[in-house]
Amino acid sequence: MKTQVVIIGAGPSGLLLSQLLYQAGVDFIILERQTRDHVEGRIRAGVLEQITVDLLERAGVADRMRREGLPHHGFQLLSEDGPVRIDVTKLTGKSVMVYGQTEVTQDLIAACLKRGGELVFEAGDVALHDLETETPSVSFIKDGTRHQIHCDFVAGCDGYHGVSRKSIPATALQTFERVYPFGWLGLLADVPPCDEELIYCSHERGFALASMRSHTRSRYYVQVPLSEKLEDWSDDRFWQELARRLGPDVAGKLAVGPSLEKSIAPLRSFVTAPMQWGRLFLAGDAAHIVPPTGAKGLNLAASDVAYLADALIDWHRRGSPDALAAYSARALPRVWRAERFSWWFTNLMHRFPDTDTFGRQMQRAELDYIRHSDAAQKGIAENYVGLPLDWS
Ligand code: FAS
Ligand code: PHB
Repeated sequence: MKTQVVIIGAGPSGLLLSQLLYQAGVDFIILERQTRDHVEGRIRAGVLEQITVDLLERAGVADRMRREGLPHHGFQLLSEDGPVRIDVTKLTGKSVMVYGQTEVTQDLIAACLKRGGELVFEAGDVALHDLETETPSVSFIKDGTRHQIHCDFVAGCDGYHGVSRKSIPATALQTFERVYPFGWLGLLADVPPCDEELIYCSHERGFALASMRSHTRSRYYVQVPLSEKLEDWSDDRFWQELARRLGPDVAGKLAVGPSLEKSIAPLRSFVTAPMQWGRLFLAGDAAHIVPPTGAKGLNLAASDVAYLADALIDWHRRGSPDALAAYSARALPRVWRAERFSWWFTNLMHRFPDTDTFGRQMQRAELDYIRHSDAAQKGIAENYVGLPLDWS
């Protein structure tokens, strides 16, 4: 088998890249380890930056998002000292789109299959070969048979636990990591959201987030120690803990109901540099991870794909390798800016085991400063709506 680009992973990165390459006439094949149902059933991100919305429009997969997505113009920071609303539209002129990653993935898969795209689910034992040559290839097992695909380039869109980054010699890259001493226990339920906008809550018992997927479906999170077991968290226990952290005013508007999904996600900050090696290019979680506090994970995947698609299309049309050679150098500054915001926001809003009374006062003082400072609020707002793709 021969193609121009083998894309490993049918998450948002791989699927969005495939759609942009298809539109430019670049041949590709996507290899996905899981089943379609498994991929389409994942519950993850919920907030899209304008850059991501624009990319989905460009990719021709924005119809349902336009119908069902919820444009949001602000969000709330809540602590024992009260709420402060960050009016992102007043401060930046932009908004964000509340539309689940689950839906984005389903829309992209539907578009790929509708045009007869080469999307192989349950592709096992994917292996990358000869990445440092001009004739790389990828092998995989499907229905008991090993296949080999010769290609020009490999796009590693296979997430943090994928095979792509691990195919790069450790001596060829540098990694940077911060593992947080807690996780997020998330719950999805068909109940109306407790507020029209997202609420990020800093409480002495820990962080909580009130989010949503629609006017009838809510997504909530509470910070939990890494030692917590999902089976110890009944729905009732979750709702009671969430209500305690949100406080009586918000809890009074909290509709509860049976969970559709419940899971604990660990939090880490992680960056691989460079994001390429030979003919392999990493995009999305394969290259970096952010704590979900700043709603940057999915949006960073989208900006990586924008850079990589442009570079692959440039090579396809003009035969120029320059943009591909510069991919990582172009992508990493935006990655680090989002890493910083996500790390800062996580430190501000969460309770760390070593947060002493002084540390808690510093968090309260920073929230107080934000409450009174337009400049501080504008700084948060411009990061939340998404920094420019290319910031000179
Ligand atoms: P993904 O991990 O989504 O996709 C990678 C794909 O590659 C998967 O389908 C996987 O099955 C496949 N794959 C892996 N190894 C393979 C192999 N060897 N061969 C073939 N295929 C392989 N971000 C937010 O902004 N907000 C959130 O609330 C949020 N919550 C999250 C919760 C969890 C549990 C996780 C893990 C992430 C969360 N994220 C969140 C981040 C998340 O949204 C990612 O940023 C986003 O999924 C990145 O998309 P991809 O880069 O496509 O990686
Ligand atoms: C979500 O709705 O899943 C969500 C929203 C905002 C975040 C993180 C997660 O910062």
